[in-house]
This record gives sequence, C-alpha cells and structure tokens, in this order.
Amino acid sequence: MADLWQEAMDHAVAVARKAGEIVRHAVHNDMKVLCKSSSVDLVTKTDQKVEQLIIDSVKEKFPKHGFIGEESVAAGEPCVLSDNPTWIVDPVDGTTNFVHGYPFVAVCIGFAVNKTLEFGVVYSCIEDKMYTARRGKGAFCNGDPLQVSDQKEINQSIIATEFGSNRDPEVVDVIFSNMRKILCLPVHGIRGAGSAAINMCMVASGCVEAYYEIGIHCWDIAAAAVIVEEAGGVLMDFEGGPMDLMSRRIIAANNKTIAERIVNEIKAYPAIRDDAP
Ligand code: LIP
Repeated sequence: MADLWQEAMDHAVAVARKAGEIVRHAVHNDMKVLCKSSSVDLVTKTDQKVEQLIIDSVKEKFPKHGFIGEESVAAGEPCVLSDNPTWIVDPVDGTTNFVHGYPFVAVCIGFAVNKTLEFGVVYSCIEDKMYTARRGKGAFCNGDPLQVSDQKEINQSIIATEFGSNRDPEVVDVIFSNMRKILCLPVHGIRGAGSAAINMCMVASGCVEAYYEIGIHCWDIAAAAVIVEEAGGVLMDFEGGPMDLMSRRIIAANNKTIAERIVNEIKAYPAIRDDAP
C-alpha cells in the first residue's frame, strides 16, 4: 500500500536541507540577537526567516495542513495539537550555539496526524547530517540506518542533558542536584550538545545512552522523538509514563531499563505546558 505521508516527508527533507543551507551561511553573519522569555533565551532574524520559508513552502504544497512553529508561537499563534495533519517546526534548534558559532544547530520538522507523530526530520546543518525517520520504517542518518546502544548498565553509560534557559536559582539548584545524582551513580560522563534534537539523535545513533531535560518545547523534540523510537529507543515522562509532547519534559533512552533508572534518580520542577491556555 502506498504511504500516505511519504510525499510530505520527502518535502520535509527537501525544505530542511534548503533551510539548513541558509542557517549554515548565516552563522557568524547574523549578529542581530533578540531575547524571548529571558536574557538567555535567544532568537535571531535567521530563526524567523527560516521558519517563514518552511511554513510558506509547506502551505503551498499542503494548504490544509496545520503548523506549530517556535517563532509563530512566540509571535502569538496558538500551540495546540489537533487531529489535523500538523507540521511541528523548530527552524533553529540550538539558537545559542548558532549565535556563538558552536557547531550543533539543527532544523527540525516533525509531522503528526491524529496526534501521532508520523515522521521526523532533523538536519544538523553545520555537520551536514540529515537524520530522518518514518514511523514503522526505521531511522537513518544520511541514509545509513541508526540503532540505539544495547547498554543496560547505567554506570557504563553517557547521559546527555542541558542547563536550559531558566536561571531561577531554585530551578538551577534542581538541575545541578539531578546532574550530581546522575554523575555519582557513577556514569561514564554527562554531555550536552546545546540542541535537544541533536542530543536525541545522539541517543538514536548509539553514542549516548539517554537524554533528559525539563523546559524544552514540543518543537525541540517532536521530530527527534520519531528518530529515537525508530532507532529502537524509548521515550518516557519524568513520572515513568509515556512521553507527553506538550509537557515540556522528556527522557529519551536506548531502553526501558536506563529510562526507568533515570526516572528513579531525578526530580522534576514545574514548567508551564506548551498547550496551556
Ligand atoms: C533549545 C534546546 C536546548 C535547550 C534549550 C532550548 P532553541 O532550543 O534545544 O537544548 O536546553 O532550553 O529549548 O531555543 O535553541 O530552539
């Protein structure tokens, strides 16, 4: 049977590549940095321009589809996932990296139908790595299949996480206390690429066992969520249930054993849901 969404996925790959070229050429050149929720939550003209390019090109081809885009939501558009085919777009995941020329920056396009993620495209554009996954058909990087690590021992693992952009001292205390617990298990190491999507693609690639973070948004993780699952990994909430895309928190791991071990070690702090009215 023909795949109903293959055409949409092909379009996502093509537009992500085009967007990534723009982002790659803008590194070091786009010096106009603006702030969003705080002085460390950054946005540039490139984020806005690239999101518009993606939305315009998708609208032209799929006029009935909906969108959730990082910069559109920042500009006041609603962030609600309906049953309608919906493109979930982060034009530049790793904006702080982009601003500093730190080479982990990704264009992310996730696609959901009936609230189920169907495919994900993460283009790590400075590395020129195109990560793709279609539900039920595997995950790939530049066409090569991806497989998560088979490690079941957390003390033989690398765990990825981020500091995020919330500098409230109580929140920072929880972040450090969580990292301390994980580090002292002990694990082989803690890493952070500065991009939620690239951290998750590292899980899918098998070079880190898990990634967790509170404070991310649905557009940071939607595309990479399909990639992790299709590479054989699991997505979990901080309570141990299934990942909730709008909850602003995620554990992405190579397997349930590692994910549950992280659930047992770390503590959540409150973050306002993406779909809060
Ligand atoms: C960023 C993430 C990063 C996370 C930040 C932020 P942006 O996304 O990918 O890993 O720590 O909180 O969400 O803003 O660069 O798209």
